[in-house]
Amino acid sequence: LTLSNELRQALPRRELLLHYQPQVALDDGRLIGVEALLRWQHPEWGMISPAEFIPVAEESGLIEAIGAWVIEEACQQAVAWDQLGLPELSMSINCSTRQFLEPQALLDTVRTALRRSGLPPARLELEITETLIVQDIAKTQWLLEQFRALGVRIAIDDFGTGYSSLYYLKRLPIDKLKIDQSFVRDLVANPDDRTIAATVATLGHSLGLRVIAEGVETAEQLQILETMQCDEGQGYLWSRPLPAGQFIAWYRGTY
Ligand code: G
Ligand code: G
Ligand code: MN
Ligand code: NA
Repeated sequence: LTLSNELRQALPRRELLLHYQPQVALDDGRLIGVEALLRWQHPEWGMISPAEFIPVAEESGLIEAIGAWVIEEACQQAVAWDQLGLPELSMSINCSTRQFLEPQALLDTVRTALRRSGLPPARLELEITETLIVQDIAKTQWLLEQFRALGVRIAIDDFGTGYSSLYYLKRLPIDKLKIDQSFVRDLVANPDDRTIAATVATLGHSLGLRVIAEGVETAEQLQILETMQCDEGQGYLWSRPLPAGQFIAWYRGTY
């Protein structure tokens, strides 16, 4: 049993699922969105992390089908929650480098998922990394402009851990920066991390972008992020990524 052979079967066997992690506005604590995080529940191997199988999916050419499933499923889930009376949540989806190498296919996938689900485009947010951006900036720019025209939002994931360039921040149509959790982890003890987080928040705001902190685990971290006027937070302080059913239960128990 090789990982790629098993992964090929994962979609038809319905072994893939999404977990959802809340994203919260820091000014009043309301729930404003979720990030969809892919999981693979293998019948023998148990739960496998996307960190393990996304690289395999990219190498074996399975990423397009898996990525398309993620986008479709996440859009459907967002609309299903509307119908259950939740606030209108934004849905953030992680994009892999390989998906961006086939821009027309990705664009078609997104358009189709929006049309089938009826999710308003402005509630869909694609998370991309700096590594992805720099691999082909002209191609990335073209694709991001198509998404902007469609009304879909773009967030830079793990901001500050890759090839951060002020050039692309100016040139590309981006909506949000996600302060990487490596800077949030030691926010209380490490003044350098505080400086970096505060600088990212100021930079983002100066460029008219929203800023979200990832990996927020403690009230002390939250308090520091509030002093930086960080707009949103995501992390275990509010909730771990949860299956859809548990997410609803968490929402009803919290709000
Ligand atoms: O939630 P977790 O720690 O397991 O996520 C591990 C990594 O997998 C993170 O870097 C996350 O961005 C990535 N990831 C999660 N879901 C997806 C997905 O649907 N597509 C891609 N390409 N990456 C994902
Ligand atoms: O690369 P990306 O930012 O998409 O991946 C986010 C990863 O961080 C996921 O694997 C998710 O499960 C994990 N995560 C989310 N919240 C927290 C947190 O508060 N603390 C830690 N350590 N990890 C978190
Ligand atoms: Mn992410
Ligand atoms: Na991240």
